[in-house]
Amino acid sequence: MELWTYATPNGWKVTIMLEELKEAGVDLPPVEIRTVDIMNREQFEAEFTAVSPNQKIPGLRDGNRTLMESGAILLYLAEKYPSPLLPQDDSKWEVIQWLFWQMAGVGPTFGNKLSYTRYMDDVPAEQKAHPLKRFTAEAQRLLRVLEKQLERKDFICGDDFTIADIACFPWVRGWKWSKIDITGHANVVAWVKRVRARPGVDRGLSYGFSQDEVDQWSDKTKQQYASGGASIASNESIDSGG
Ligand SMILES: N[C@@H](CCC(=O)N[C@@H](CS)C(=O)NCC(=O)O)C(=O)O
Repeated sequence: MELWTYATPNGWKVTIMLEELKEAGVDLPPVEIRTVDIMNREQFEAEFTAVSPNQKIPGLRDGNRTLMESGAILLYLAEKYPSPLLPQDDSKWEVIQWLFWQMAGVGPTFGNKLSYTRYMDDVPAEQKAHPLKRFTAEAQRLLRVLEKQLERKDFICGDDFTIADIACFPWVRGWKWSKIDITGHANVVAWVKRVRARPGVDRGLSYGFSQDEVDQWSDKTKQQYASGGASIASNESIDSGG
């Protein structure tokens, strides 16, 4: 198996998944990690486009099967290697529903909020004001939904940690970078702490970073992500990509 990825929230979903499968006792085949340097436009190269036609990480190759979209990759791995990360009875639909909620809601909203907060220095403040207000409000609404879902539960779908938690965690734990304040949502804060403490999550999150930077980026790293993010998020990059 080959995982094509980069150290970002969507990339960490899959590195966490692989480590959590190992924690669940699955005997995984060797996985070759192919880093796609999205800061240097490697996502547009033909070799990667063959794996991910949408030209975004993560991508997976398993024999003749290629897959893009982190949610599809999580489902693929969860089905291929059964474990409590995706129940096999009817309750799997609960997990799939929250997985899609992350993909359609949390990912795009947190991603857009992050872009306007960190990656659009050249856009005048008055032009950013409305999108910032909108994505902040929508992110807070999604956090209220998550807060309620986590009432009296350790994880999003109950007692078991699942691919729904894996999908949501990397975006929510990055709240300081995206400046989406989670501190008013006590269940969410406790859940982030609980998930972060898992050994599989710890190993998966360390992809792309030295141990001392996993939870606290250095100024140099912040600078690198800010300038790389700015060139990825620019309209010119979208127009010229692919
Ligand atoms: N919905 C996709 C989103 C993937 C995505 O946006 N990946 C980003 C990194 S987190 C990327 O590759 N960006 C490069 C670009 O936009 O050119 C997924 O969940 O896999």
